[in-house]
Amino acid sequence: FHPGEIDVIFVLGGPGAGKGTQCQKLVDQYHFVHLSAGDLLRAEQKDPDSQYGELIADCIKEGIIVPQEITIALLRKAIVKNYNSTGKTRFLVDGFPRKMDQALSFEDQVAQSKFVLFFECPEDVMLERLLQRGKTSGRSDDNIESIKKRFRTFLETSMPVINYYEKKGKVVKVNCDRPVDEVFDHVVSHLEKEGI
Ligand code: UP5
Ligand code: MG
Repeated sequence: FHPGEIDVIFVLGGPGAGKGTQCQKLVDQYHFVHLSAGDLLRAEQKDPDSQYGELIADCIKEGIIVPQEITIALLRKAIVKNYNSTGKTRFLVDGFPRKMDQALSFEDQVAQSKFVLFFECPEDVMLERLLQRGKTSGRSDDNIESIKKRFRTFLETSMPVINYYEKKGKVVKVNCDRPVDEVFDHVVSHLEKEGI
């Protein structure tokens, strides 16, 4: 693909804000491709042929960011694969970029984002959701120790990315502390305003 042929929307927000949930609904009702960086990393971690399995597992459990080269390569591969097999051009990139270096490299090497959907949610609400999900998710990071580390990384490392896009006037904020369908109505009305 050529950079101008695809639309990329970054979907950001704290751990448990509801990024995956809202992206899934957008896929069901609009022609988006949903690429969760976290899901791609978890799949890579499980691949016995991958040389990064252990590194990814450690980073996820500790709530720190996997080196950008790994994540960007996975995202690029997924974009190319989806574009070639379906011809779809609109991509929701969920949970990425969560560090400044990733944002700059991705926009330089893969594509510019059209805008950033930022899901705002109070920490106590996210904590409650993640602990609840942790009862059945099997995710190695859905426990109180990992969740606290994820919150810390979000504030220290990922918020600067959101602030960077905010200064460029590219951030669309949605309050996520509401029922799923209500959040979705707001997402859709914002997307329509952006001409999507
Ligand atoms: N839920 C959702 N919306 C709700 C609502 N409105 N009301 C009530 N409940 C709601 O939702 C979380 C839970 O809340 C679910 O049970 C849902 O039903 C409920 P979900 O939609 O899964 O939230 P999401 O924001 O996607 O939460 P997630 O846990 O996936 O966020 P993280 O950002 O922490 O996880 P991610 O998978 O993106 O990353 C995991 C790790 O991978 C990172 O910590 C990092 O170590 C690594 N990573 C990188 O290194 N680099 C990357 O670029 C990306 C990830
Ligand atoms: Mg998610």
